Amino acid sequence: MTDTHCPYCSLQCGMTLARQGRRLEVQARAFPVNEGALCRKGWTATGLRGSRERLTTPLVRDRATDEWRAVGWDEALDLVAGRLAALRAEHGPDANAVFGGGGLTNEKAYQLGKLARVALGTRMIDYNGRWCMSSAASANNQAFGVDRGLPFPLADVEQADVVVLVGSNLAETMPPAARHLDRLRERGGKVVVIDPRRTSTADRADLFVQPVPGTDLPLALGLLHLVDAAGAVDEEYVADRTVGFEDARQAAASWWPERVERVTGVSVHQLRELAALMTSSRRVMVLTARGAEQHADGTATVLAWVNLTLALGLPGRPFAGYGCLTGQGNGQGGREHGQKADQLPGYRSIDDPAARAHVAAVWGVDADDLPGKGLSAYELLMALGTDGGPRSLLVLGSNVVVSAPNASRVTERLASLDLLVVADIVMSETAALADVVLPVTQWAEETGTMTNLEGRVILRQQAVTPPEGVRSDLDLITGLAERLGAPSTWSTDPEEVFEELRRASAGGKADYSGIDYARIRAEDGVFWPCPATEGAPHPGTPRLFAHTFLHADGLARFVAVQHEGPAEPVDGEYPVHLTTGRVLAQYQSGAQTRRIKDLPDTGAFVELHPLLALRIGAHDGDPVSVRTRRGVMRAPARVVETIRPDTVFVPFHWVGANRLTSDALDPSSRMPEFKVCAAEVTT
Ligand SMILES: Nc1nc2c(c(=O)[nH]1)N[C@H]1C(S)=C(S)[C@@H](COP(=O)(O)OP(=O)(O)OC[C@H]3O[C@@H](n4cnc5c(=O)[nH]c(N)nc54)[C@H](O)[C@@H]3O)O[C@H]1N2
Ligand SMILES: Nc1nc2c(c(=O)[nH]1)N[C@H]1C(S)=C(S)[C@@H](COP(=O)(O)OP(=O)(O)OC[C@H]3O[C@@H](n4cnc5c(=O)[nH]c(N)nc54)[C@H](O)[C@@H]3O)O[C@H]1N2
Ligand code: SF4
Ligand SMILES: [Mo]
Repeated sequence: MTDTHCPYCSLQCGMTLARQGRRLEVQARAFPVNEGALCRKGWTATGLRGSRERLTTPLVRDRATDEWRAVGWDEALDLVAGRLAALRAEHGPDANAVFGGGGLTNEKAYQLGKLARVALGTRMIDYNGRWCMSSAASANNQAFGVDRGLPFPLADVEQADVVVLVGSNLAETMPPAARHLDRLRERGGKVVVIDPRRTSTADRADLFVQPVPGTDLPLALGLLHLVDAAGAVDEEYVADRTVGFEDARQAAASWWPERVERVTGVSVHQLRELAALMTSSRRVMVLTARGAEQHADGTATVLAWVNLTLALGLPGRPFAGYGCLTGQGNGQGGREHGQKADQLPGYRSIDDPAARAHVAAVWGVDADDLPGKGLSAYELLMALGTDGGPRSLLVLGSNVVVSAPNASRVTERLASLDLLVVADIVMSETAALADVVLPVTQWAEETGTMTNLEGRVILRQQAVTPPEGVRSDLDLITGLAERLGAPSTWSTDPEEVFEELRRASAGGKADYSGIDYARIRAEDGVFWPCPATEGAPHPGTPRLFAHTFLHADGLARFVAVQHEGPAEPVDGEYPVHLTTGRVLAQYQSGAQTRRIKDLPDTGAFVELHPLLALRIGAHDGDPVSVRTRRGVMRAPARVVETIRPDTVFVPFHWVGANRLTSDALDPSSRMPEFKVCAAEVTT
């Protein structure tokens, strides 16, 4: 019996793994985040173990015949390291690029960043977190001076009086979290859900608001306008704890309710009802997720909602404030320790000379030898194989062929590389295009820390031995670093890597230096920041902002934002809004969950309203085509009354949705606009 955590989403639900003969069984475990509950994906998570779908030997593809050849690890690593070194010698260090993932443990993310900067000397590293919560991260940094998704434990939700979910379908995307909404309502609290679709989360709402996709920003401006007009701004809090309110107030001044209704489709009546709810109590929480964030103005949208919470004096108050519901298992930790293009461990900036000096000293290298900032995920993928762009890519923990925006272009770029290396547990769509595939261990077969959506650092413990032929990502990284003759030390032991990470993070914003494996085991996880101390250990920081924000002056920032609208508005040719997202039983690109036989695999579908179906002559279950400026896909229609008549929804777990999506990027976070583009739907 081993206590560990689920391999999937950012809740990182606690579970116990027990061996039953050759089977590995998932059992409930009383962990504070999930209190023994798991979703369907968690209960079936061991389904890949022993499956024929598991990769168990390194594979090399012959490009001429397209045939795979099984090779030993030494041969595979020699080949990869040799070609990386040759590309570097011929084209310079930025010829090699690295792509990571928010599902990787902290130790792997840390070591991958170090591999890029120290062993390859490349600035070309980024990761799939750009697809995920990067706009909320950027807004949090600007407003509060720190990016921790939730600045309070998740269970605080049930002590609030009003919770506003902006673009979150948590009943499907983090089901055990929905119990907090239920308990809040049992106490008489109110839940507001803002989503163009009436989801199963919206079924729990006291107020359901159904805006046009891409209009959460003017909605927030309209609310600030009403709050201000009602004299409900917390002037004392604004004066004592913030700067910049006047500009934010000005930006909202022209958003009178009728104008908001015209742009968002939300009635004046509902808008007033929502404003009244938000001013009815001091315990109001606004939580955003991908619905609000995955837009070309995602950062501005989050800032608009943060402005509203600041005007109401909420952040820092108990059971109130703003939070982002991070998505991937290590979405939070994965953005702190250096696999991001502009970042060094401890959430340090790679442009900051003091940060470079600190990390270089931990690594035992010269700070001048560390490369600078590289390209963001989509820009990096688009640069592959271009003149002067990277000629190789090493992918750990992402399936970009399915999950990147404008995926057909991304696939073309991958095909133009001299060398594509993918480490994965299964033959994902991206691995299938690789020159070399490296089979790695999965969660139950290794140990490592993850940082969940609350900023709680937890420990996944190894429960079983990996299949023969499979190695951990840390082994792989060390194997490459050694072959490349890299300076510094490269441990394959997760706890040793974590000890180094602690030192590298010390003094940074995400300070882990006071956390160790023993403490995590003893305390059900430790919340960062948790600096090392002389004497009594630092308790960790479950709640931030009670007394101060993390800008140097301790004040939060209002950042005035304007509404510009989606990068690709609907028009006569493409008259329908296309939005994308998730279903309960599948995870992300589906690489893992589509291969688990106990999970239903429906294939892609197109959700549309009966009025739209009638207009185009579509019938439930029959195929329809969705076309955008980038591509077309065909899938069965699901005719439902729960979606806006001007909008269609396609889940992205199967190849197709991302052939359609827009590659417009948010100017500050570089987040692609997954959640809205213009489409035409036909039978
Ligand atoms: N089952 C399952 N759970 C998951 C995942 C998974 O793949 N499957 N992935 C995990 C990850 S990495 C993430 S990031 C999270 C994501 O968690 P969520 O953000 O909850 O998931 P999504 O389905 O992407 O989007 C949420 C909702 O946004 C709505 N939406 C679309 N456009 C807009 C808009 O313009 N405004 C508003 N207000 N809403 C809009 C969609 O209709 C959808 O219901 O889930 C995590 N959990
Ligand atoms: N249209 C549309 N597209 C989207 C989104 C959307 O809402 N709409 N959401 C975006 C979001 S929020 C996200 S987070 C991304 C996610 O999309 P991806 O980045 O593709 O995420 P996964 O499908 O989780 O891919 C993880 C891959 O790594 C493998 N893997 C799992 N664990 C490990 C490990 O420990 N090591 C290694 N080496 N490999 C491992 C898995 O088998 C899988 O192939 O998709 C984005 N794409
Ligand atoms: S909610 Fe997330 S962490 Fe919990 S069991 Fe489901 S997928 Fe796993
Ligand atoms: Mo995500």
